[in-house]
Amino acid sequence: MLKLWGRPTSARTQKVLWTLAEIGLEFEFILASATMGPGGHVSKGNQPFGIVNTPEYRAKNPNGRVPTIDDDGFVLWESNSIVRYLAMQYGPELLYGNDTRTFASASRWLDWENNELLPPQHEMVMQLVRLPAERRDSGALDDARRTFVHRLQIAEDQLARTRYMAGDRFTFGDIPIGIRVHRWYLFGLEGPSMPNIARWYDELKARPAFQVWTAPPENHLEG
Ligand SMILES: N[C@@H](CCC(=O)N[C@@H](CS)C(=O)NCC(=O)O)C(=O)O
Repeated sequence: MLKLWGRPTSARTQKVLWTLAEIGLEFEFILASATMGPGGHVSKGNQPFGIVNTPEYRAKNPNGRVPTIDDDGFVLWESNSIVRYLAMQYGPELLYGNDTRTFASASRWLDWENNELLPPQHEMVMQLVRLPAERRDSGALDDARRTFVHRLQIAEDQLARTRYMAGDRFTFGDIPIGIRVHRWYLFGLEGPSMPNIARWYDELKARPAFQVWTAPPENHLEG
C-alpha cells in the first residue's frame, strides 16, 4: 500500500491528500513534521510529530520536509511532482483527460501556485495561526494579504475565460489553487470581489474528494 508522510495542516501535504481522495487510492498516512505536532506549532512550545530528522526518513527525503511518498518502493518527494506522478499513474483520464496539453496546462498552475500564491499565504498562516500572539506583526500580515489578492487576480481572470484552471474540465491543476483559495476564504480577510473564483470554489467544494481532507477548517486554522 502507498505510504504518505506529512501532516494535514500542510498545504503541500493537502495537495497529495486531495489527489489521493480524487483517485480513491488507499494509503497509509504517517504523521511527520519538525514544526508541527498534535498540539500545534513548535513556536508555541508544542512537540512536533518528528520522524523527518531520522536517518531512515532522510534516506527517503534528504530535505527532511513533507510530503514524501513510497509507492511500492518508488520514493518521491516534492509535492508537485507527487501530484503529477499520482495523476499519471492512477488517474490520467480523471485528472487531465489523458491529454498531454491539458497535463502541461494543469502542471503550469501547480508551479504558479508554488511560486506566486504560496509565499504570501505562508506569511498569512504564520501571522494568523501559528506564531504566538507576541510575535505577530500586523504590517507583515497586511503586506502578505495585499500581495496574495493582487496575484490571485491572475486566477480570477483565467476563470473568467474557462470553467476550471486548465480548461473546461476539472484537472489536478485546480487542486493546489483550490487549497489556497479555501484557506483565503477561511481566513475571512478583506479583499476584492472575485466572482469567477467564487463560482469555481463552489464547484470544488461540491466534490466529494474535497470533503475528505481539505474541507475541515481545523486543517487550516489550528496550529
Ligand atoms: N518544495 C517542497 C517543500 C516542502 C516543505 O517545505 N514542506 C513543509 C510543509 S508545507 C515542511 O516540511 N515544513 C516543515 C515540517 O513540517 O517539518 C514541496 O513542495 O514538497
